Amino acid sequence: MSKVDMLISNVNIASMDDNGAPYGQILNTCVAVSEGKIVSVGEHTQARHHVDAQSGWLTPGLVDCHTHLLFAGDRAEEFEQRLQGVSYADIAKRGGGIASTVNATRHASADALFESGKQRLQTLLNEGVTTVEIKSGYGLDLDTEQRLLRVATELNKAMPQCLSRTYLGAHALPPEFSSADDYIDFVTDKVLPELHDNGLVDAVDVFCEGIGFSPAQCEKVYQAAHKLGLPIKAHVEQLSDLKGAKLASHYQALSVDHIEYLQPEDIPSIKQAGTVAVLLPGAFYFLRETQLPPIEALRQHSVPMAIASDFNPGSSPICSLLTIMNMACVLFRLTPEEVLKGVTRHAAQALGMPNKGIIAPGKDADMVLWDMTHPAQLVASMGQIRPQHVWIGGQPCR
Ligand code: DI6
Ligand code: FE
Repeated sequence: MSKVDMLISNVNIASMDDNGAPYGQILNTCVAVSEGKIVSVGEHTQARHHVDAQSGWLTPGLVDCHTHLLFAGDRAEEFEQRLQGVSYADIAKRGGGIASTVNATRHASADALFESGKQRLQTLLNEGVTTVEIKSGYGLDLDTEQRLLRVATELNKAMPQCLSRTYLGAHALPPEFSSADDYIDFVTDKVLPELHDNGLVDAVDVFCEGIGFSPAQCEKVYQAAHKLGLPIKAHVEQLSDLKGAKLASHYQALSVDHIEYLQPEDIPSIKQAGTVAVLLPGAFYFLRETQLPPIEALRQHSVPMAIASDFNPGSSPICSLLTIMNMACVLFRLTPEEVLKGVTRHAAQALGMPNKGIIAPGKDADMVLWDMTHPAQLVASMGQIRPQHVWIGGQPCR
């Protein structure tokens, strides 16, 4: 019989598969890996390389399915203003907020963006994050958006993680445009086709909001994405209810993100479209929001819920998915099991990556070994737990 590449034995698995047990758990078992894939669970086969997990817990690699990880500058001064009572929306209206990061990012070289991006990805990797979505959207002009997505492409080669690149042109109105409709035409007719031609786009996102773009403008972006065969994602119902989630699910969005102001009557359309609800407790925390997403209604309709960092310099400057996972429990009252599913299986679904987020034969061998006695330990504290081992495509990378 031929040998597999690696056998991890003496291990407890939070598989996140639907096997009827909490966390899809399988106790005191083993996992075999070959050619980057999981080949079996529970079969003691011959292997070239052995890992004794000493009764630790193996989870799927964590997936951060919503980040704005590539940017320059910082927004500490705005943080001070907000502490003095100025709102996030007012800062944006005064030309700060996203616009101030756009200004800093336009002046940053590809090398500088690559270096800061690399460090941030390493920080996430140190927590067991093996797949990361990266949005553009701090360039807005063709040159800078292209630079951001090229840097993301380079990082995908340079770092062990699997990266997914999302074009977020409809993030804010850039200073050189006075009409949002004209800017949307530029996004749909010029920038998106060119970025797509250059193979730089995996998905397309919009900021559907009073301080962002109207549903009608977002719909034009969805139509342009559809024409190119690109999946869509959407920032919707973060600060107000514009029915953006319903519209996005009409275009079979992979995910609708934020959704604090989503109304329960709009949930069936999300469910029907197979769209994932991505919850972002970091922005909720940082903006001191009080409107909670309709968690119980999402549960009742069995909408898959993912959790992500929304890592960005303004509303969620938190480069730590483990911290966000704790916030999802404390602030949104999700169960630890919902949260772990939210950063594995459901997060992978929000990126259209069905091969990730589950430990089962045939899936990618992206896995993390933790020295813990129960999976809830991942979310029950902050800053304490770190992986013992991380594998991506079967390769050790930590
Ligand atoms: N929603 C967000 O949470 C980020 N973008 C968006 O559309 C925040 C971006 C920022 O404040 O820089
Ligand atoms: Fe965001």
